[in-house]
Amino acid sequence: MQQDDLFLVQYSTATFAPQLGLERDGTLYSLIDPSNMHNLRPLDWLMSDDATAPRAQNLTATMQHAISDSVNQSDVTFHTPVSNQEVWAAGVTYKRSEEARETESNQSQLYTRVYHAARPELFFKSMGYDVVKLGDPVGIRYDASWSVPEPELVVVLNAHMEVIGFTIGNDMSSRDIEGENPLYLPQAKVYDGACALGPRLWLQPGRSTWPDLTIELTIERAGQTAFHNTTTTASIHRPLTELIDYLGRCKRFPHGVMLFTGTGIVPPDTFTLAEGDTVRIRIDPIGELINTVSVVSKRVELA
Ligand code: DO4
Ligand code: MG
Repeated sequence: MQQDDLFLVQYSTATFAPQLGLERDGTLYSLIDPSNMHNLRPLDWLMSDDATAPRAQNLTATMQHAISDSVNQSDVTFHTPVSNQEVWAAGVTYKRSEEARETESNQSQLYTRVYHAARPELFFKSMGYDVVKLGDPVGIRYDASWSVPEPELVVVLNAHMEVIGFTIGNDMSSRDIEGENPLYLPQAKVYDGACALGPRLWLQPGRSTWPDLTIELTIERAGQTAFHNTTTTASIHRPLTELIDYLGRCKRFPHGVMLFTGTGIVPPDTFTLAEGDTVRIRIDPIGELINTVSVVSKRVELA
């Protein structure tokens, strides 16, 4: 961690509802909340195109000025650094993902085509209110037989499609469902507990290139490491600006948007997650996103 790294968090205490805080040099500070005047939640305001909200180039100064008291972290619950934003995802941005998709789809050429195409694969992943936070369970579908986590760097964009910063994401996926037919992708990737984000947002306002980061995935089962691997952002096949350009071309995001940037780590084809597994995703300097796995059962029984 660099001395001047700043992290935005959403936290609550026994006496205070979730609010924005800023972490600097390991200390958490509460922030004076100028958004109160605008009837928006603080993070929604910060990322909005409201005339009073800071643009990327002024964000660091705005945050530094808003710093108030330090907060005792032992009394704090950390929430996801997402509020009313939509969460989207890019797919097949790493060679490893292209290879895995081809295998699971019985050698469909679709994934090779999209890997090399000018237009990236972008899909809707979650509403902000459905995102799972650090420590809460992520889901595997009861009707899937081949489930994996996808550890991904997530870029956080404001309503102007300017980079605010980055966080860690887990794009939980059912490989058998998407593998059977690529049109089943929304069912393979959008269900309860399928999207985890956090624990904090690393401020990198105005950035236009990939930060040089290592992404590490560890899956633990019954106290043992069942799978471990690393990748780096240097293996991403597309420029950051290209993903942002396509996402914002014909769609507005009034409260900003979070974009998963693809997975470069896929466990072996014999591996599937099971109830009780622990998924750890580490990306320094952001930290570690840790969740246990829980089976999502059928929600509705039709008569
Ligand atoms: O087409 C499948 C999506 C793949 C994906 O989510 C990824 O590469 O991360
Ligand atoms: Mg993914």
